[in-house]
Amino acid sequence: MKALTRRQWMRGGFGAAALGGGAAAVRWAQEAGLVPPDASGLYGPGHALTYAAQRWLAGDALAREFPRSEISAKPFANSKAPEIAEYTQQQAKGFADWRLEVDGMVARPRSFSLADLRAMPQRSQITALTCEEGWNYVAEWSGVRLDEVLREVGASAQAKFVFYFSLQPEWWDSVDIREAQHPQTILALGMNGGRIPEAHGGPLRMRVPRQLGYKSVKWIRRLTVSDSARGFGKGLGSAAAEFGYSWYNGI
Ligand SMILES: Nc1nc2c(c(=O)[nH]1)N[C@H]1C(S)=C(S)[C@@H](COP(=O)(O)O)O[C@H]1N2
Ligand SMILES: [Mo]
Repeated sequence: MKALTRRQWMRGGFGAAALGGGAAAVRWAQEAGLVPPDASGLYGPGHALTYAAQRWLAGDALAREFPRSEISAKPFANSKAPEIAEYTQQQAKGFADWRLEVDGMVARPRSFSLADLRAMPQRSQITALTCEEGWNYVAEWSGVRLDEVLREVGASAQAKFVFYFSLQPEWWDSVDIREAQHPQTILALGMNGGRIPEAHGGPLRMRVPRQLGYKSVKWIRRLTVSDSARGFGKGLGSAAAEFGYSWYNGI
């Protein structure tokens, strides 16, 4: 993500805005009840149009799943494990104390250990991770459906977003409730049959295979269920959106 200039990114967003006729696109999205948190501002019409159109057309379609023979031999990690004291300490303990805190609009806020998550029903899927920079790899991911965790804590029927936070303070994002409940949206604990390598987000990462790689935030520590994107950073739904990347990025 670092290497993508704002200009490169703009080609996508600006094109969509021109195509949608700006304000008209936002109006249509509003009528369809499909307005992303980053719909305001210069690139907002493009974001709103993309989000509404994709939700409209693709609905709850599944991301492509691949045969085992297509798993990439050398998956590329876009970053190293975080050089943060807390991470190094956790690493030294084999992540035995890693917790996932779940709060917000839930009946039973709680903290899950990795063992708690492993004891829940598991799902495995072989999907592509596609970076906005143009590279991708195919890997098998296993873990617990985000929806399963939401049911466990009793997420409110009014919930509209699930926010997720990395140990890296600058990395947080959110998905709408439909994406959160989608069967392929998982909190991954395993990759290619083993634990997730540290550079790929171990011990816990979000996998949102229907969207670009940057939604699949690594080193997840906390989830917050909310009915609004307000109150999280600038209210655009993600740290990425604050850097100019669209909050919704269906592929
Ligand atoms: N915490 C955190 N999550 C992150 C990133 C990061 O730098 N930090 N990079 C994102 C981007 S831009 C991509 S493309 C994918 C890359 O996943 P990989 O390292 O498994 O290739 O992770 C995403 N999640
Ligand atoms: Mo990326």
